[in-house]
Amino acid sequence: MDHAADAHRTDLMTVTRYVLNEQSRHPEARGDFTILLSHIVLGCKFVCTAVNKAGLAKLIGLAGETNVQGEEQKKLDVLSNEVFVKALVSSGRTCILVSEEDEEATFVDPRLRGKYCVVFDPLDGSSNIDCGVSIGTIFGVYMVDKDLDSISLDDVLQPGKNMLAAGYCMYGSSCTLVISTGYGVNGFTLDPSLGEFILTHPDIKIPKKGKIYSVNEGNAKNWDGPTAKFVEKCKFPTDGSSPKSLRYIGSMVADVHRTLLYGGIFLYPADKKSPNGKLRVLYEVFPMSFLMEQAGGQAFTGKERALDLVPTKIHQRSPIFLGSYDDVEEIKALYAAEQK
Ligand code: FDP
Repeated sequence: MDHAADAHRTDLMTVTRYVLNEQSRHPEARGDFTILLSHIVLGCKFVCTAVNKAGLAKLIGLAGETNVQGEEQKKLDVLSNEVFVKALVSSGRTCILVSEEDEEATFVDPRLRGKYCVVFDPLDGSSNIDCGVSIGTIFGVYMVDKDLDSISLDDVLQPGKNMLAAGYCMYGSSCTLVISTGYGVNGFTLDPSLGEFILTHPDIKIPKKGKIYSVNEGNAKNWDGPTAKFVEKCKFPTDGSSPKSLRYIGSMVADVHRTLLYGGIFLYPADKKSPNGKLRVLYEVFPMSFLMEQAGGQAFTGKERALDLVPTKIHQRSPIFLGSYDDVEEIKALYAAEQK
């Protein structure tokens, strides 16, 4: 038995320990955010287990189907939504929840209310479930600073720059939680033997310029001028640099995770068929843009800094270009040139 290695394992930075340390930045804090986060982490662990078992347990069947025991099956995204809604409500720290799965926002029972609003996509990339590709949960947190009896939808229809924290959990070859509370970005990997998320990627910084672009090129025929020019430049650079590589998984969490670690740009632009793009502002565009900026990158909608956008509807969509600082500068310049 390697006792030295075991002793080392007792000094691990778990996500809870990390957030408790962060709490010391706010002397007035009473641990509410730590409690909220521990409930989000619980949801992630539960969904991770369900995703890992999906093929075996036939959990991926259509909602309404029955399993071999004759029990009704729930589709994984429906199950994940229930898990997160229950975890967030039972934390006693939330007042409004917006989920990709629910048409309307959930206003938490006044007896269980707390000061945080959580916007989330419980299982993003769900079209990839059946073939075992990485999928994930995305979340963003706002705080309300008023009487909790007077909350309204406007408390979540806020620009992304007002988010207090954002993150995602990727269910892939390992289960990875990436989070920012506004002081940089940190990545944690689930150690299944301990059941704990351990800090494995401290202070993630995205490379200033990348060698990868990531987009669904099948939509190219409907792109606008700046997007088409940008992708053309990725493939046929005119400044003597090498062409960029194309990587597109089609699962936002996985594509953004790779972009964050390796650099480059992820884009889901507007096109003639979808003038607002595909991705949802509150629980896809904002949390990922928040993380990109915190890691030293940028996020742009084609018109403005993504985090400045003020949503008017909870399921609103927006085009998005996010990633390495210099790569996003290039697309910004192309849109600016078009305006002239
Ligand atoms: P999915 O439809 O599988 O749920 O917003 C959802 C999303 O996946 C993102 O995760 C992903 O980046 C994007 O859609 C992929 O869209 P395309 O299939 O149009 O490329």
